[in-house]
Amino acid sequence: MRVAPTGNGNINDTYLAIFRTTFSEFRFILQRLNSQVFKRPDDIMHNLKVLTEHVHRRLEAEADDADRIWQLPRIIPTRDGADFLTDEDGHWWRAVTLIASAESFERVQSPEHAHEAGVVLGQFHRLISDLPPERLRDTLPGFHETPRYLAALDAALGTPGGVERLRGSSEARQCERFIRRRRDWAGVLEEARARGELIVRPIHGDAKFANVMIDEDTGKGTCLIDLDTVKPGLVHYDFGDCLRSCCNPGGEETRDLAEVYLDTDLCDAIVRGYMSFAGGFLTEADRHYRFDALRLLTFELGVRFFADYIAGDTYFKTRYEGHNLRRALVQLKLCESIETREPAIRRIMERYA
Ligand code: GN1
Ligand code: MG
Repeated sequence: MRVAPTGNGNINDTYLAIFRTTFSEFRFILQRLNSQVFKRPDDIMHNLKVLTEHVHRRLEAEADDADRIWQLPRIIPTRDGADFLTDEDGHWWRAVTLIASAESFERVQSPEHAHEAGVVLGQFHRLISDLPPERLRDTLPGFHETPRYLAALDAALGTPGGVERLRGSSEARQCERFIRRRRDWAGVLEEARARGELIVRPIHGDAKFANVMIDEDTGKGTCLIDLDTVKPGLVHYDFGDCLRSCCNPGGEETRDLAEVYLDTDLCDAIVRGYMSFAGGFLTEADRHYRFDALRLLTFELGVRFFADYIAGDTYFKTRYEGHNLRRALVQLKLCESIETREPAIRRIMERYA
């Protein structure tokens, strides 16, 4: 068997495995889950199975009317029939099927790409819109609840290491100031949820463009991969995540902040694609919070990267000194660009109401 790293995950380790026999080859995805982040692999695998069964059933029922083959990764059990296995070091490993004739990209290359990202997410949400969220376990309590990340940042800023890192960099102080000025607004989605305006539904949890598979032949989206964060939540988390990652021509990892801004043409293409599938089940209140979702999820990821920098890089994998600070600057610059373009973005949302 040949095993080589694939993808650019910030949390888990992902490999492409090729299992060879005399006459054929079988390729699949092998992953080591980060047990610091994911405490209960059995819950993740439970959610994955509930999701796959539900979506598969609906896709079968609708197959005759579909304009493409919609796909989905599925668990490959171990020889003993288990969903995952634990190695000598206590790490969890699991295998899932490979979506072989499709590819994923770190950055959107065209409005067509952006449109397909919207379509794939809209279809994903539509297919699970009738799945009761209680059937899914909460694998990451507090995930995407922005006020919690602000509390984690405060805690990190209160440690001697945090104080030092803040003092040591003017860019870090700039991030801290930017975040502080938006604190009062950062509870916008959680408050709407508490008031009962927004309801909890099953979500993907990590709807960034790198998780959208695009068919190599047709250029159409075929599925969302990386299903570890599927759990109950607000669809706004996914919608905001999808937009913030697809509408930024520079991508998450650029070191050139001049490349970072909210491209409204890409935004238009995504919202159009998303609403063509999700328009049917979104409520009036859901539509109302679409702009906040984009702004907030961008802000939140900036806070998460910044808090991790201040805490000494314990959550996201980093490849160089200051990597998380650089990532934070990208998201906060994007957030500022979203604020500047608010009227234009709101007009787009209205266009596809
Ligand atoms: C993490 O590991 P990856 O790349 O699938 C993170 C997401 C972030 C993303 C930013 C469980 O996802 O929330 O949006 O990095 N996943 C978790 O690239 O925290
Ligand atoms: Mg992920």
